[in-house]
Amino acid sequence: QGKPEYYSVGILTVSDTCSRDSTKDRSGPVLKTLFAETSQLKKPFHVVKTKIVKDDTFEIQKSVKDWCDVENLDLVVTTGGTGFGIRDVTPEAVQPLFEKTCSGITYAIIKASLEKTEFAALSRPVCGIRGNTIILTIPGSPKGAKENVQAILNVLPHAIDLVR
Ligand code: MTE
Ligand code: CU1
Repeated sequence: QGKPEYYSVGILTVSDTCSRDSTKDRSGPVLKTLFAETSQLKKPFHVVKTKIVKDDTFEIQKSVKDWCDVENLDLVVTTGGTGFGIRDVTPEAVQPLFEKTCSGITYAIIKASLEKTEFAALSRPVCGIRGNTIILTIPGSPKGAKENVQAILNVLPHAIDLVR
């Protein structure tokens, strides 16, 4: 109640490269387009925040906490830093911020992704709830990012309605 008739989304691109040159960010815009395509729904998703940060625990946590605790977004999606690289710290940065862990969402993402590519096993997604916000950690490749969000897009409205 008192909330707007759309689901508010923040997209946080996590990448050293993109933080130096924002034109290199491809997964952020891909996700923005994907959510924009929900405009026909009764209650669409609106991307109200986008930001690029380095692969840095403190920077990731600062943005996610701000979008959950201050901006009160319905959904925060991070893209990038979920792999096995030495600088990939997104899951470790985000997990401690969860009040609840959404294993089912994580499972759905991994299951759908493995049906696309066996390399999905190299992503380490974590999903959870902080306050009234659902948080997803999605891979950094545009293809991976899109496939991950598509896998759970249909269940997100109900999920968000439950945590509001
Ligand atoms: N998931 C899907 N659905 N499709 C993909 O193409 N790529 C994988 C994986 N998950 C992929 C995917 C690959 S090759 C890697 S290395 C990891 O995501 C980690 O990505 P990140 O480090 O950019 O977060
Ligand atoms: Cu890879």
